Amino acid sequence: MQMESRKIPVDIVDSEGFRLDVCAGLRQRQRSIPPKYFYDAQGSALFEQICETAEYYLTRTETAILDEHSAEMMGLIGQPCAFVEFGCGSAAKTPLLLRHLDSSSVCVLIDICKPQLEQTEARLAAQFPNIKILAVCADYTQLQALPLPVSCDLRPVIFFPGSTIGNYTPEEAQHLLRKAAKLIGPNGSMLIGVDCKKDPAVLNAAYNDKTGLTKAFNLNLLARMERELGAEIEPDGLINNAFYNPVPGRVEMHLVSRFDQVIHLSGEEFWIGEGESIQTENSYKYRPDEFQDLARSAGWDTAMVWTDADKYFSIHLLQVSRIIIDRPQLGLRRKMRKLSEYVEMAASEYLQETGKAELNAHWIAEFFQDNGVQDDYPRQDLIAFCALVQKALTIKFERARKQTLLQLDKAIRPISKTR
Ligand code: AVJ
Repeated sequence: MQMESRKIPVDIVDSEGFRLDVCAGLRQRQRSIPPKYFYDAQGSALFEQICETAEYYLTRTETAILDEHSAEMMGLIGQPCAFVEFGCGSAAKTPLLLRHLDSSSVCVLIDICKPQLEQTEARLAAQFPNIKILAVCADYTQLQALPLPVSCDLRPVIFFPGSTIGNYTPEEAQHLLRKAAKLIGPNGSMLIGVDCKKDPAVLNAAYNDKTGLTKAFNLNLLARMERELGAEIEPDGLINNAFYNPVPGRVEMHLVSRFDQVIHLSGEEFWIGEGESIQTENSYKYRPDEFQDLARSAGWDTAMVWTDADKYFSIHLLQVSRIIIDRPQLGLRRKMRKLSEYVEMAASEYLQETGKAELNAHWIAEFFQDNGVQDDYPRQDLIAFCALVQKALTIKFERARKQTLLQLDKAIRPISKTR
């Protein structure tokens, strides 16, 4: 079917954001670029193809859960409602829910990628002529209010599928979920898809598909920087690397430099040493109970959780229990922390990054400078700081090791019994 292309009336994506975020990201110690910038027209198309690969079980599994339980889900949510989807992409799964929506409901699609949003809106409007469908081109993390029709007094529900929440660190996810509770109000609910912890081999395969689509998806970010920002990057200078990191419980995607090189961007020179990387994505995995705890800490109660037989993926129905207002970050002013907070920060960051029990002097010296410990505590000497961090690190490392042993023990005992 030929899709007519419509104009999206509301477009609030900040076009300078990409340049600013890339430059700021390349200045960090662990260079990083927010994963939302994957999704230009090419990146969005590549992501759709990733979803079809044999290894990427997420989309298939979530779709099956939705297909089986959508009637129950919409029944619990209640009708009519204002159905708001965060980061809808092609909204391939959305019809499974919309088919249960009555005609006085409205559906608002929010996505950062305009060409894809135009297509998606046209497709859903044709498929569901009785439901009012609106499209808003925006970064849902930047919303100041829910983009609903002015007179709309329908009960709002946020649909946030695909485990997009995994792109945020648990701390960022908590902020985002608190913000979502504030946006949607005391009456609101949220249906959210969350990828689960599982055998690392399954996770590693899902982010290293044989067809090379995930690799192309990662490298497209560099192409986009060249296309849109005029960045100058050595051809074939960076390679894709994706792996599950079990300490923080996330898949990481990196672009690793094959040699010492400089990226030219906006009149700045960004040096990258051989083997150093730009991190392009985190994809956190949560056991259902872990996610439930995170949601609770953000003011959401869990009404129901659905999973597949393998417990690969979960869909949570959350209800606002209290609205927690996070103190807004004050401009660019860096927060002054207690020395003990810096020690904790350094120890956990180090463990997450390296997994090692022995502190590296170079690393800690950089941390000391980059995080402004030096500025906050000008009389603090580096060697003493290093000793404090090493002590905290030893404790953390021991704890993580015991945890792993305990889990292993739990997993092995039922097996050995049967012998
Ligand atoms: C769309 C963020 C859920 O983390 O699995 C797919 C993006 N990255 N392959 C994910 C992605 C690499 C995806 N999310």
